[in-house]
Amino acid sequence: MYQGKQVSVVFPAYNEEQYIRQAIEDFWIPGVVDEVIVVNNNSRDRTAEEAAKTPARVVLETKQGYGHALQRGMREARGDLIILAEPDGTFIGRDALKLLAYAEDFQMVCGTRTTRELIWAEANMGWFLRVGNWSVAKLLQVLYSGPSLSDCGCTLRLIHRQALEEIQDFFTVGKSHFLPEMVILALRAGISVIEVPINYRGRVGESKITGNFKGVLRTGLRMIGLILSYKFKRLPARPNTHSAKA
Ligand SMILES: Nc1nc2c(ncn2[C@@H]2O[C@H](COP(=O)(O)OP(=O)(O)O)[C@@H](O)[C@H]2O)c(=O)[nH]1
Ligand SMILES: [Mg+2]
Repeated sequence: MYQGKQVSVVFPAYNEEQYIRQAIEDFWIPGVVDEVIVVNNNSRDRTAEEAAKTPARVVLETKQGYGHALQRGMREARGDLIILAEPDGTFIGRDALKLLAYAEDFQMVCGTRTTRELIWAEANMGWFLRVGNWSVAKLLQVLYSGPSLSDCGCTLRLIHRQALEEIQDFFTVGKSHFLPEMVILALRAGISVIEVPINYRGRVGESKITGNFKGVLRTGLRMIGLILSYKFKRLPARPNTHSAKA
């Protein structure tokens, strides 16, 4: 619980057997985090078995993709405050407390991994990735009149349940470029967003998105395409669940 609010942590996991248990332990901050959800996205290794040795709730998402895994985790989460993270050693559990502190004033709190002082020596955040993440984030910021944004791809973030419920029916991206869609939908819905600097460390195990130049380029271009295309997209009407009767 954090100030009377239940806190959920969601881990999308595709072949993360090496660090999943440590990640669960690290993020399960006593007295603060109420549940940890591991979304096993068709892992071919022992991710699910390792996670099952802990009190975390493990769900299987068969639709392959980072975005699908995160969306499933958010739908499974029961908390009032939902924190997204990765179980690969890149994020530090105690940084969740930074997100929670800002969640008192903002409905969505995104981490940024581009603060030089917080990038660890072994982290996969060389100058190209750093400038690339920053530039795409700035494009989003300018086109959608956002707050100051400096990272378009940081999984570590928090959203209030109420804000999530306003946008989750509009998610369309199941692949690696999901995160900017979440921010665009939030900004378009008038949800308050802030970015805070977090630590970024080296990864345990193999990176599946930004581990090579091709992956970086593919995800970057998809993100840019998404950010530009949303400018011309009308938000579809809200599903008709609470429509007022005449
Ligand atoms: N790439 C990828 N990652 C997935 C998938 N499903 C879940 N994930 C998780 O999404 C996170 C991001 O992937 P990762 O390999 O760390 O990419 P990186 O952060 O760019 O190095 C990790 O926690 C993965 O385990 C999937 O289908 N593809
Ligand atoms: Mg990662």
